[in-house]
Amino acid sequence: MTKVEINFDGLIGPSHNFAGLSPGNLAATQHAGQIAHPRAAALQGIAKMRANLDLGLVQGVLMPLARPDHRWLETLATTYDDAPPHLRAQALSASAMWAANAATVSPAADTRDRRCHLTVANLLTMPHRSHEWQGTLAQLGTAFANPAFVVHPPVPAPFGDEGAANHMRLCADHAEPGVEVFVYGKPGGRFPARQHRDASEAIARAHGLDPARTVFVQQSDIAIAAGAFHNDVVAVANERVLFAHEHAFEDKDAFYADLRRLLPEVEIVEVPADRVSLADAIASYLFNAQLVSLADGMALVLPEEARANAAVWSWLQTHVAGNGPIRHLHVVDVRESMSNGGGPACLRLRVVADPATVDPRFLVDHAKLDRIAAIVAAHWPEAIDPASIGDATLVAAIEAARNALLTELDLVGLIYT
Ligand code: SUG
Repeated sequence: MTKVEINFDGLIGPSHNFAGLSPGNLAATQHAGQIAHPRAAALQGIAKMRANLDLGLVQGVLMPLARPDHRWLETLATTYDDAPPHLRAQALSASAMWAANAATVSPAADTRDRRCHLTVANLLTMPHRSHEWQGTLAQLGTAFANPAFVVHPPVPAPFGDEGAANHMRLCADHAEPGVEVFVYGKPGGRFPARQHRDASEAIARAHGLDPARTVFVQQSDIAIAAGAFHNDVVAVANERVLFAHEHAFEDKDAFYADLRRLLPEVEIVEVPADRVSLADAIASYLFNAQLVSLADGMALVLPEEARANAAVWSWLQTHVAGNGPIRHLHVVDVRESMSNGGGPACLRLRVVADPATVDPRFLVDHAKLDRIAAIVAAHWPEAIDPASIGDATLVAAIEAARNALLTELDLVGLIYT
């Protein structure tokens, strides 16, 4: 089979809760302390995967990590029972669901050795995400054990890396060589800039990318200050199309000129701030859509929040009615993830590969999603109040739920990671 784009969605874990752990992520901050619904959240994520299968896309899944992370607490010389509340919350977070932050992926067509390279993100800016990489490395090492892939450990501290959320790839076709774009932030603003340019450059070197076809672009300070804590909150690319907000990049003219020079067929669809403000773009997650190639043109898989925003929906209606490259709009409900600042695109990691080279336990069809949904329905907690995360019964239920899932999918080897 030829190489295709596979979307690996992070299954929303049984410990999903609203702890307000990410300063600069406005949705997560606004929902801090509210009651979360892990079971409904995971079922929403599964419904999104089903909708993408129905569009004819190849779909994969990544497992939730072991939470609470007892090993991490051990390195902090404490235990879940004894840890202060903020460490407990950080140890329990289900944040690995946002698979766009799992790794940066360079498809084989772009790399020197013609293997697909993945570098696991260190996520070191936010304490609750800084201990994801060990579990993610183990999991990606299993899913992509075939010699068609190379899985790299994270870039070392202090260079923050948040993975594919700050990486875009433009190309004529997924299987063709592309232009890889790394978007970094400059620190010093109101909110943390999570992606360090040195980390992006290290990844480009490790992946063996052609420097002439690799671009490093600064995310605009005003986008970060407005709550765009990752580039994928204000821009998304697919094949020859870049879809971005007018204020996504610090020096967009230079960036657009580079793209046009390196990929003459590029189509840049820029949404002007006088049609959709940065605030509306960030609140609605317009750009956190999955931009996908279908047989009859490109489609955006958008969150409900984009349809609910009058300015955003009106811009989208006008675009699809015209001659632009985006032909279809598909709306999905991922409200629980959205309330923590994670839209449809955050929930998935894109890998261009021959599906036959991926460990089949990480690929899904409707029948496998039925099995996963049954485990979720039977074991995922219905609700989590952040005030009760110290409750031993809740913790036992969370751990048993994940174990049941890994047992069902023949992935018990991942139980402690
Ligand atoms: O890193 N939220 C995540 C959302 C990540 C979205 N991913 C992309 N844009 N690709 C974050 O800020 C909130 C967890 C909490 O507060 O409980 C959180 O980690």
